[in-house]
Amino acid sequence: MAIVEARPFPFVLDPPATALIVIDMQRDFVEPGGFGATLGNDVSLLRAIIPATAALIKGFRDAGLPVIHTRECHRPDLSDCPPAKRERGNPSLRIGDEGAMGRILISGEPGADIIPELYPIKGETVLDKPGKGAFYATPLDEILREKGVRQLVFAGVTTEVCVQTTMREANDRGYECLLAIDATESYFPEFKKAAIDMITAQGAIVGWAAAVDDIVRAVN
Ligand code: C5J
Repeated sequence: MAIVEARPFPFVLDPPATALIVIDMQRDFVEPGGFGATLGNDVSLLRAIIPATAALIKGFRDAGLPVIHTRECHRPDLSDCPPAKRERGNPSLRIGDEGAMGRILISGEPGADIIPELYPIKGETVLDKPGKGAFYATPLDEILREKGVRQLVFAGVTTEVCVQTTMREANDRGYECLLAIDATESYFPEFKKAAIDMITAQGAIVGWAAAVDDIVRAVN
């Protein structure tokens, strides 16, 4: 066991029972011309977490612990994309439309893939998910239980949407959740702060939050 300095109080980390989940570090969210940009967002905010996220992934790889990557994307025929999700808002391009990196958020298209800086290596799980939460319509829970995982460290984007949704899903399934503060980001910095406040409030009602360096020290 290792103690991680965390909010709202120290997290007791059990490395053999821990996995890292890197949420949706995809070109469509992080690079210019992708889905995030078509919604009017400044993607440079998200790009700032790439070095810290790479350090966190390296820490887990060095420790021989599982790293799981998720990608928010849909089947080419959009059969797993509810019309309400596709039609919402006023983006310049919608899910499934042809964009600068192929069809927006469609499985197998360049834009839906993980950014090169954080690309999965052989043996790491890559899960395509149609929802915001990574447990919805995926085998994530079964994969984690098979590996004996009870604790999850979270990184990725965006903090208040797919990261927070997945942490809440995980918390309800009994996992202890720790968010890596400098390896997650939002297009809206005030939403990141609010999400971390919500997650850690009321005695870690959803989970804990800690710095990447402290987490890496604990797993190695
Ligand atoms: C969003 C995500 N924000 N990965 N997706 O639509 O957070």
